[in-house]
Amino acid sequence: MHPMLNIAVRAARSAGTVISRAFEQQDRIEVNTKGTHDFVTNIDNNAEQAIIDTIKKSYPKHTIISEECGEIKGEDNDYQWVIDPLDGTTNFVKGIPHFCVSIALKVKGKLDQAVIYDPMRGELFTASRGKGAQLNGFRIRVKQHKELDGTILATGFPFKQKQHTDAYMNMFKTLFMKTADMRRAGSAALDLAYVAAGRVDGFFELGLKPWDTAAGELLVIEAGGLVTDLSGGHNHIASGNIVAASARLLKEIVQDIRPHLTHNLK
Ligand code: 2AM
Ligand code: CA
Repeated sequence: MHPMLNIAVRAARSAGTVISRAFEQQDRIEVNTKGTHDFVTNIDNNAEQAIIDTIKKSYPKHTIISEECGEIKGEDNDYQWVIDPLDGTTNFVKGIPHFCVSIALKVKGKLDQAVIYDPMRGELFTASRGKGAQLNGFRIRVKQHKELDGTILATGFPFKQKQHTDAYMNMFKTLFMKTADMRRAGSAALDLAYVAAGRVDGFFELGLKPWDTAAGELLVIEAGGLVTDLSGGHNHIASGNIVAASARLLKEIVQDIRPHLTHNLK
C-alpha cells in the first residue's frame, strides 16, 4: 500500500472509532446548526481532529482542507488533503447508521489517494491513482451498463438549495421513468463508493462540496467509471453538481438531464 494511503486509512479508522462510539451514546451528541438544514455536531469536530492529528504527525508540511475547519495551509501546498470527517451528518444525528469518513489526497492538483470508511459496516473503500479501487482489499469495478433500463441510480435532494427543486425533480422524473429504481441514502461519499463497487449503477446530485466528492471521485475513476458535471464537462468541483457512472451510462444520464438545466445549473 502507498505510504500516504496507509496514513489516510489510519486517520479514517481513528475517526471511525470516534464516530461509532458516539453513535452508541446518542444522548451525548451535541447538535448545532451551521446554516439552513445543515447540522454539525461535536463528533464532526472530534473526528476531524483525529484525522488532522494523524496526518500532521506524518506529514506536518502538507495542506489540509476540511469541512469543519476550512483550509490549514501547509509549507508544502503541492500536497493537499481534502477531508470530510463525517459525511451523512443528518443520518448520524437521526440515528440512521449510514454515514462515512472521506479522505482524499491531491498531489499538484490531481487526485492521488482516496479512502472512504463506513464505520458501522466496517467497509473500507480505497483507491490509489493508476492502481485501481478496492473494498476491504478486494478489487471493485463500476457496472458497465449500456442503457438506463434496469439500472439503479443513487441521488441526493438539493436540501440546502431548494430553489433548484423544480429543475431537480424534472431530472429525477425523466431518469426515474427509464431506470428500475432510485436510492436516496444521505451520504454522497458513500453513494460514490457504491458506484465504484457496482452496488448502484450511477449517481447524480447538485450543490455538493469538494470534501463530499474528492475521495469518491478517485474511487469511481479507478474502478473504471467517469465523473463529470451535469453537462458532461469537468466543472463538477467548482459547481458541486455531479454525475458518476460508466462512460456509456453517464452519456445517457447527461442527455436526459440536459433539457432540464436552468441557467444557474448550466
Ligand atoms: P454532509 O452530511 O457532510 O453535510 C446528502 O444529500 C449528502 O449531500 C451528504 O453527503 C451531505 O454532506 C451532502 N451535501 C452537502 N452539502 C449539500 C448541499 N448543498 N446540497 C445537497 N447535499 C449536500
Ligand atoms: Ca459531507
